[in-house]
Amino acid sequence: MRISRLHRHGGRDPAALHGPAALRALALALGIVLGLPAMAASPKLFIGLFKENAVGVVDTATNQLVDKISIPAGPHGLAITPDGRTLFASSDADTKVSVIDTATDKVSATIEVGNSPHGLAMSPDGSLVLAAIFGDSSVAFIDTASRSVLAKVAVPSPHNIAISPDGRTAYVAAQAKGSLGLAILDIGSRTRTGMISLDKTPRALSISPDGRKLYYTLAGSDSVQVLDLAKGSLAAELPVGASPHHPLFAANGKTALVVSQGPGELYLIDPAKDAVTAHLQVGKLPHWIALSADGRTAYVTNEGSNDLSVVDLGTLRVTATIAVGAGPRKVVIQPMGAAVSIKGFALPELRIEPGMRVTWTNEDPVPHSLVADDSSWKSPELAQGSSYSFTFQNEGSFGYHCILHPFMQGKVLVAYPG
Ligand SMILES: [Cu+2]
Repeated sequence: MRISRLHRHGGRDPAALHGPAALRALALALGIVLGLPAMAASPKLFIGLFKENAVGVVDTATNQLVDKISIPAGPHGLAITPDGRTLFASSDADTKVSVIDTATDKVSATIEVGNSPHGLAMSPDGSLVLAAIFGDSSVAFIDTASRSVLAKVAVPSPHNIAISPDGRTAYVAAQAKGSLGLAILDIGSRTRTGMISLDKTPRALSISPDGRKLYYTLAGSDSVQVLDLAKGSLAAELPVGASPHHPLFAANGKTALVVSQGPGELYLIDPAKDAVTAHLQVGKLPHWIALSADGRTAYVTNEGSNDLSVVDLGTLRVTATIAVGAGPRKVVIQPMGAAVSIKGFALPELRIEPGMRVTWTNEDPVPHSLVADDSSWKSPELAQGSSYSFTFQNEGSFGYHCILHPFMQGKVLVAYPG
């Protein structure tokens, strides 16, 4: 077994990892070769501070606000690439989406998208950001590589957006009077294919990881609406506290959350039963939720108390309240991952935590094609320089090998730390 290169995405000092000796030392320090627990994840949180025209940065290892990044007026939508390296932030009192390099927390580019961009959504493969251009009644398709707008599709006063896990369909909350509803966009053809009309204003929405249902909230309704996506019809309404806002499914699909702004509470939902299982107090006017990759910790922005509640979903306790600045609204958590080079016809054994994404890049001059021993995932044929990623949600030991060179065998050990 040989480890030629391995580093963490989202670590705080990637520049320190250059040089083969340093990389080998790092691999050893991470316990990859020794088989010790390694790669404890400490992603950053990015928070839109609406009244400060900035994005706040919180280090989840210390629960400290570590930076504020100035962006144009009205920080609104946030979307982060699956590799955790690039954040997109819209400004609704402006015409811009700011592109932020998460290694430096600096704005690296600005994209002109149109009047008053609201919510943003990232495609699962990280190639596209959809931006709800509220003021122009369109949804912009932004190419994340070229940072350019590829197309615009008409949607009346679009606000928030959710993309299906297969990356094919977007649902957009349309807030124009007289045409309230959920617009359905086909992402491949960049066309609007339908509209589910509503009698109230849709607010925020989230799709279950199995792609079967969509939870959304409405202004003037104290329930979470459950849409059956196969039937396109309402399947249930879950009563929660007054003025529910952001619903969010955990990555494993076993839990969902929603905040209610009136009572300042976070609700836990069992998606299998579409039933509330617990609720607890957070701060004033809770707005948005981010979940740790392992699904154990929720981070809730409280717009009315200018802070962030850190919630242990196991004990149902707020373990920290972090002052983050004026008007915290949306929040995203940085995805964490491990990057692995395939070199010299060797595949490593590596240890990660649930929810982490592994990206393999082939550096050999011949193609490799990776497949799970249990066939649960499979890469395309990877030419030299090509990459493949897979996110491991569950604990366990997962063997994999190369189809073209069966002697190439590797293993991913997924376990919670400690
Ligand atoms: Cu191979």
